[in-house]
Amino acid sequence: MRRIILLMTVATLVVVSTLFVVYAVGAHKYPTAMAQKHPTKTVLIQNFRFKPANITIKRGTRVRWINKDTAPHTATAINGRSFDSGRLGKGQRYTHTFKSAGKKKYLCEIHPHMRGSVVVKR
Ligand SMILES: [Cu+2]
Repeated sequence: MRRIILLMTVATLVVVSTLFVVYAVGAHKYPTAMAQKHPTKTVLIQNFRFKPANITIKRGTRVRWINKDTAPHTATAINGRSFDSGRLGKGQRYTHTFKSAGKKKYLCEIHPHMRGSVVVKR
């Protein structure tokens, strides 16, 4: 009889701790979902190109440019400089959140043949 009580106690503990773990993991998911409210898209700058050069995003998306080249580059909006990374050295990154809809063309000021665009949808 004592053995059965002991077994049931252990079984209860296992169930309770499992429920707690499931609850804790679930609670951790929530902040992640909140962070994804502003999703991030990455554009690599590699071999003197923006990769991908043309992207389409939703308004409120953050775009992150990462320079993978040894040479410095910029990501500079052509119209009105609504965003400008400034000079990015090797491994440096720049993030901009796009809040208004439209097509934003940009280039690298150091190598103006390097061009890209961000289409922002509502
Ligand atoms: Cu460049």
